Amino acid sequence: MSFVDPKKTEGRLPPGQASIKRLPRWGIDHPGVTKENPKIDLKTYTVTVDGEVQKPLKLSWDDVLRLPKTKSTSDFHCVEGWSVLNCEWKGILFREIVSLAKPKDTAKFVTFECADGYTTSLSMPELLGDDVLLAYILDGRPLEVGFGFPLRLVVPSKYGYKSALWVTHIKFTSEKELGYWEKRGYSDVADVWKNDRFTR
Ligand SMILES: Nc1nc2c(c(=O)[nH]1)N[C@H]1C(S)=C(S)[C@@H](COP(=O)(O)O)O[C@H]1N2
Ligand SMILES: [Mo]
Repeated sequence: MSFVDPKKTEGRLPPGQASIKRLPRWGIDHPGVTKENPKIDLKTYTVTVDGEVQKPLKLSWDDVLRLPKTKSTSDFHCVEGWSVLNCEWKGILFREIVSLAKPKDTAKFVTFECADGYTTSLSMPELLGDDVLLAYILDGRPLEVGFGFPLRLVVPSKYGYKSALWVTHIKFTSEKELGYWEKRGYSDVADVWKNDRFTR
């Protein structure tokens, strides 16, 4: 869903979730990550798109800003049980990256690597929705470092650990590469509506 009516909240909370007002800023209870760390200098920042693609890309921050911008309002659900309704994200539709990089037929999955060493991965179909963005604006303001500045993934239908913050590398792969939490017992499917939290 690319648009949600902010006033209608009924039926918007997946099983086991409770609504909170604002996204928690990452860094307080996450070792190695603070508001200032990872320090990313926009002058040298790049996001690399490679792997099973016909046209590998290396996008500078200026390149990112030049790509078409999409707005999508969606709800964000963390596996720990909190949800934030009506997050207004702006950024690059993931489909835009697909059309630029032209994945080969062998590309079935995408691994995201981040400046803090975090990783997560999704299948190609999971990334093609109208609400899947590489976002750099939240609720009308440039993303704060604690929310994933300069560029973060948003995948609303999945628990938050699929939404990689501080993305630096987007790698198309033929085989699934399990991400940081997915290797540690969290579900690789992570479907919020199926309450799919842990590896069975
Ligand atoms: N690079 C990176 N991305 C990450 C994480 C992380 O530790 N490092 N944590 C994930 C988890 S568990 C959640 S809930 C969301 C939280 O980010 P937000 O509150 O800004 O949406 O980021 C996800 N992406
Ligand atoms: Mo999370």
